[in-house]
Amino acid sequence: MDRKKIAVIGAPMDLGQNRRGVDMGPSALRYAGLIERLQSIGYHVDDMGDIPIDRPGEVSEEKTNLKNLGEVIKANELLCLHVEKAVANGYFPLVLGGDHSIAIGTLAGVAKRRHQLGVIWYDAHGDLNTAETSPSGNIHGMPLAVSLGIGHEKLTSIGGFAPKIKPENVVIIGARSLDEGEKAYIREHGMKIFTMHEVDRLGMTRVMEEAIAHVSNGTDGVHLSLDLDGLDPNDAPGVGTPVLGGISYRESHLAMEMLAEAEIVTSAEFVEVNPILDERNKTAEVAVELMGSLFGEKLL
Ligand code: 6HN
Ligand code: MN
Ligand code: MN
Ligand code: MN
Repeated sequence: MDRKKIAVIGAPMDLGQNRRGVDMGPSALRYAGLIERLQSIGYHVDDMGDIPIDRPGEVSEEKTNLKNLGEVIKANELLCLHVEKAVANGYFPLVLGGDHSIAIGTLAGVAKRRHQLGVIWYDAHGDLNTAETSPSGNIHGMPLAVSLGIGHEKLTSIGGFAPKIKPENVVIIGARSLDEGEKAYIREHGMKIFTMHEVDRLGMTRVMEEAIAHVSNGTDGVHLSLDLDGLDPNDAPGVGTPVLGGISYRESHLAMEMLAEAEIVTSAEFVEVNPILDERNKTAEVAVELMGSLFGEKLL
């Protein structure tokens, strides 16, 4: 891969959860100067614009407790195509959410080209629910499960194959709100996870050293799925499902800087930025700062 070419793909999805406004995430990130920022670091950036998202009820749907299932499937199939094409053309795909349900399409597209993909899931949540374990029916709480091949067949088969990733190639960082079914899955598969307890106890330096070693062992690429609610709501207030006691802005910078240094990340998405719930676009600005560090910006 040419590490100097980035394809920015907007996914203004708000149907994977209940709070309107997260569809404006891609605009908020561009408004915060994302494209210029990446260019100033020295990248060739192709902004592919946003994929179209249907309005709820437009796509015919079967009876299920998964909200907006038809619309979420359609958008993710399309996102999968765009992401795969970006990877095939030698670009680093950078997907802008939208709610976290779009990770289903991003991972499908990347996994078409990388069959041993490592994944860093930076999030307050596990996003490991299925229709059976979900407390909400919101698909943004399911993308990691779906990518691992568990959940509704129409979601797991997006892109035409399943699973996209293996549990041993995943690491979750920042978790502090896990549902019972998610905890059971993590224990059963011995999945690597650094909850906030480990972040506090070990410190972010050691967490990232171990996380980097874990996802780069035997993999052919690493995807970073960064949910802004992984950060503390004081630092990233513009998210739909905030949880107290999160990763700080500084710790997150360090995490991104260590990823840049390790040169392992081959695709990324930044999700759940909701400018309606934000304080003067602060969360989008934080996200763009973190992307700067992820792509190698240095203080000196
Ligand atoms: N996210 N575990 C909760 C649910 O409804 O499944 C919250 C999920 C939040 C998902 O923030 O991407
Ligand atoms: Mn170009
Ligand atoms: Mn989350
Ligand atoms: Mn999430």
